[in-house]
Amino acid sequence: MDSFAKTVFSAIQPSGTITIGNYFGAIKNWVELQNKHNCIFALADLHTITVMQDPAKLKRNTLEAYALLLACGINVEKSLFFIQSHVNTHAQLSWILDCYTQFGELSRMTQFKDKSKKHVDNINCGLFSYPVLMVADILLYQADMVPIGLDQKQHLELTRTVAERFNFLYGETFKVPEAYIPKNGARIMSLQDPCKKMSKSDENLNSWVAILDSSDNIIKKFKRAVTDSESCVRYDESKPGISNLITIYSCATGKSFDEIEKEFDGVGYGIFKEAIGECIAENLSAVQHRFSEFIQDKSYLEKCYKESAERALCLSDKTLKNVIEKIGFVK
Ligand code: ATP
Ligand code: LTN
Repeated sequence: MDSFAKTVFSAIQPSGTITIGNYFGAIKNWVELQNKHNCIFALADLHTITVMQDPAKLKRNTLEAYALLLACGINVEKSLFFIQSHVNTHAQLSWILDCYTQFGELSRMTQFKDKSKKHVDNINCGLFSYPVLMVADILLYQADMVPIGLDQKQHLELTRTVAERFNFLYGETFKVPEAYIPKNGARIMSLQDPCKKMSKSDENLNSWVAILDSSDNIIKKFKRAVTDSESCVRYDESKPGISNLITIYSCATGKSFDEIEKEFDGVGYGIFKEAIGECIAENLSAVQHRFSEFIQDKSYLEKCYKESAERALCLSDKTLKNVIEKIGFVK
């Protein structure tokens, strides 16, 4: 690690099967950042229960997400990678920071507005204060950089506001972090409604492509992707369907939009959709193979997440103790 090494923190919810949106928007960057920086990653299961979960499914999703992230290239020799509920400091700091976050600030969060429309029968307090838990996740580790997709940008701005507010009141306590958002792939859209982001909890199974989908399924989902009635493969913001497919193909191959337009010049959408399906299926097959090995080795997974949690607790406890001291709690 050189002297330019920064502290990186990010997390993902084990709320379902991880999609190519999560991969291109966030996980791909996590894997790359590990080589240069001190990285800390978590499965944000405390966040996941803001939406009603089936307990057995949550447990399965958490272990699968852990194995899948290892298969994607998260390396526990280089990075910490733990399960959020194993490290008590997150919930503790979150409560404290709730008292330094305004009701009005949380009311403006678009993810809260979206999710409360989607889950009208369970608009619980956790769903409302969820961004503060994310603030705590990040500030506990004094993170410099937070690799996220575009949908999390507003939560990162809140993190900066709360950190600055606390620092102003009590003196330098938290590092004020920067968002790290990819230029390409920051917002992969649903294959069925390209005006909506691709989301692993979308009930329409054709709207997302999971990293673990079978090749046949991946190819089928891309063939069915909603596009406009024209058929020229050209990036155009007024044509979100085809533009989303071009973005996905660009993320998977590293080719620029220009190169892709030339490659598919004169061919219709059908051939392009088939090419993306095959390309993504091929890209993912190595990850799927590694996943099938990791998921069978439960004791290895347990060793990895326990060791990481112990180290994460040590690191985060320093920040929590400092906060406790500053606000005047008796030790
Ligand atoms: P949920 O549907 O449960 O809300 P999600 O699929 O939106 O989940 P998260 O666990 O909330 O995924 O997000 C994990 C990371 O993936 C975050 O950094 C988020 O910004 C990123 N991400 C999620 N969806 C996309 C997307 N469609 N395009 C790019 N990045 C995304
Ligand atoms: N809120 C995020 C997941 C998440 C996160 C974090 C991301 C929880 N804690 C800290 C970055 C940093 C989400 O739902 N996508």
